Amino acid sequence: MKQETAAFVSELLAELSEFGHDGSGGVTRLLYSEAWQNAQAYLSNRMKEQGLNVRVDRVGNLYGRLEGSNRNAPVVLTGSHIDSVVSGGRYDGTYGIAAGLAALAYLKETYGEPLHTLELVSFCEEEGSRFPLAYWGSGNATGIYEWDSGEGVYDSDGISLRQAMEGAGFGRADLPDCRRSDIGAFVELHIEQGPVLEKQRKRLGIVDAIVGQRRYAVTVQGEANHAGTTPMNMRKDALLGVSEMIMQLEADAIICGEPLVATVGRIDCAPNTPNVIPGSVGFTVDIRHSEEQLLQQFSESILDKFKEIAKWRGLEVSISPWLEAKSAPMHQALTDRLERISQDLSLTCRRISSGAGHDAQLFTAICPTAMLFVPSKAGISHSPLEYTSPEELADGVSVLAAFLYELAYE
Ligand code: HGY
Ligand code: MN
Ligand code: MN
Ligand code: MN
Repeated sequence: MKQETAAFVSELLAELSEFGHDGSGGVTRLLYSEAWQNAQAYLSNRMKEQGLNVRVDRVGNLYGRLEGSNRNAPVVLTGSHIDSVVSGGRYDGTYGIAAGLAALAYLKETYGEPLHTLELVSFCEEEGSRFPLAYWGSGNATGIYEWDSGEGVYDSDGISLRQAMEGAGFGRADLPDCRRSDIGAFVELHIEQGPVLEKQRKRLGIVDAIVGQRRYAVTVQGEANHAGTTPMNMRKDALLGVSEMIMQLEADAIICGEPLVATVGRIDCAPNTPNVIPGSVGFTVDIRHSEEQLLQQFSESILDKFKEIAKWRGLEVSISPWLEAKSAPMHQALTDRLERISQDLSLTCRRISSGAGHDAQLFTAICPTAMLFVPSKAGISHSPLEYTSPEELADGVSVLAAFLYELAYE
C-alpha cells in the first residue's frame, strides 16, 4: 500500500498545487477565487472517481461520502482546508484532504461498505488570508458562523464576502445547510509546520492540544502632513505610533515567555509616500498561547498599551477582533488510539501540541476529535519551501486508514 499511496497522494498534491501556483513557486489559493473554484472542482472529480457521493454546502465546503450500512450511526469525518496563505506551500491543508481520499479509497476497495458513514471534507477556508475572518468552512460546519455571518466583511479590494461567495456560485438557498450535528468523530491529518518531529526523528506527531488564537485588525489615525515643513514636535505620525506599539508587543511577548507567540503579519500605511508623514496605518496582530486565560490576559493588556501609546502621541486607535479560537485539547481516548496504531505500525511517534491553528480545534466543541502530524522539512511552512517526503505522506495515510477502519467498520 505504501508505494502506491505515496504516489497517489504526491500526484494529488502536485496537481492541486497547480491551482493558485504563483510566480514565487508558492501557492496562493484564496477563498472563492478562480484558483479555489478550480481546486474544489478538481477534488470533486477525484472524489467521484473513487465512488464517493459528492456534495457541497451553502458556503462551499466540499464533502465526499462513503455511505455506511447503519444509517443511524454517527458519521466519521476526516479532512482539512483547501485554501492557502499568500505564497504558501502545497501541503498545508491539502495534505489532509489528499490523505483522506487515499484512505477512503483504500478502505472502500479493501473492506467495502462501512458500518458508519465515512466522509471526507475539503473545508472552503481556514487561513483568514483574504477576508478579516478565519475558519469560515469549519466555523459554518460547527455552528460558529451562519452562512450569512460575513455581512459587512470586505477583502482588501473592497469585495464583500457575500459578493465573492455568490460569484463562486454559493450562498444559494437551494444548497444544503452547513451545520453538521451528525458527526461522531472528526480526525484531521496535517503537516506539523514546525521542526520538532524532524529534529527528534519521529515519523508521526500525535496532537494532544491546539493553541488558542486571538487575531485583531488595528487602525491608527494620525495626520498626514508635509515631511519637510512639519517640526518633529508638531507631528501626529501614525507610523511612529504603530512602530512603538509593535516594539511593545515584542517586549511583552518576550517577558511573558514560551509558549506565547505574537506576530504582526500585515501592515498598510497611507498615503505610503516618501515625503508625507503617515496619516493612517493599519496592521494585524496574531497572538497565541496554549492557556486560554493567559492568552486573554495578554491580549487585553497589550491592547490597553496600544491605547495608551496612541493617547500620549495624540493619535486615534481602533481595534477590531478578527478571530477568537479557543485552545483545544484533543479527545484522550482517540489520541491514545492513534498512538497505539502508530506503534503497532512500528512508526515512531510522540505527543505534540500544535502552535498552528486547525479546523480540528473547532470540532472539539461538537464531537470527539483527534489530530495527527507528519514531519515538515526544516520545520518550514506558510512558504513555498514547505516539504514533506512521499514516504512520510504515506505514513500518515497508513495510520489514518487504520484509525478510520476502527471507527467506521468495527
Ligand atoms: O495560522 C495558522 O496557524 C494556520 O495555519 N491557519
Ligand atoms: Mn496554514
Ligand atoms: Mn492548515
Ligand atoms: Mn486545519
